[in-house]
Amino acid sequence: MCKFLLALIPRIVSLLVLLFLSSVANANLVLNGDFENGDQNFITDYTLGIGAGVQRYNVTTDPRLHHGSAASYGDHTSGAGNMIAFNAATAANQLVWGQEISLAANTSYKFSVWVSSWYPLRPANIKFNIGGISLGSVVASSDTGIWEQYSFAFNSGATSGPSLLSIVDTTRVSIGDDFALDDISVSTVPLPAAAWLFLSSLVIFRFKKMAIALGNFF
Ligand SMILES: [Ca+2]
Ligand SMILES: [Ca+2]
Repeated sequence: MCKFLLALIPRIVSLLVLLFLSSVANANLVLNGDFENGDQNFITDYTLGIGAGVQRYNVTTDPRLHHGSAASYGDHTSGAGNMIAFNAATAANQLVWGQEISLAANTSYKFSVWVSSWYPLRPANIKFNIGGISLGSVVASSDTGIWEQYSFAFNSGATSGPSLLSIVDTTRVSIGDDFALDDISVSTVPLPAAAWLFLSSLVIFRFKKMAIALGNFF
């Protein structure tokens, strides 16, 4: 009985270690990227109130609550949580959303964001940057209330420490250019399957030796 339990130890420990490593590898570096904590943890050049004109934002469960012409729909996270909705600026280079995140050097990351439009005309052209370097850009859908995911891979290279993740809009018109974001994330790219198998075998080998030693002891 005792040896049977000892034989299970390496498998249980390796499973726990893999689950831990997996959770670390996929941790989101963006604070409040799902906006469930409300209007905090980001900087912006916009002011509150999408119904009051251009260069405005609201953290909200439904854009229609703030603008009579907006499509009515829920957030991406759960359908009943918060998103951030924008009535885009007409002036150039206005920060839509930004947050400093801490990068490790020579590490591969994935940036992901969900985008929707709350008004069909002249969809937003949205650019994403990290540390002043472009990650890419997307044009939001002209179909309203549809969440679409966009993601970009990047490597930090020699850069480490705080880096500004920033989002700007380049459509810059008042009639239209109305969009919302949700579930913004930056996470390290998980190790390839081969690396996971290698780590797993190391863990199993080490704990098998330990189990054998304990078996001899008992
Ligand atoms: Ca959300
Ligand atoms: Ca607008």
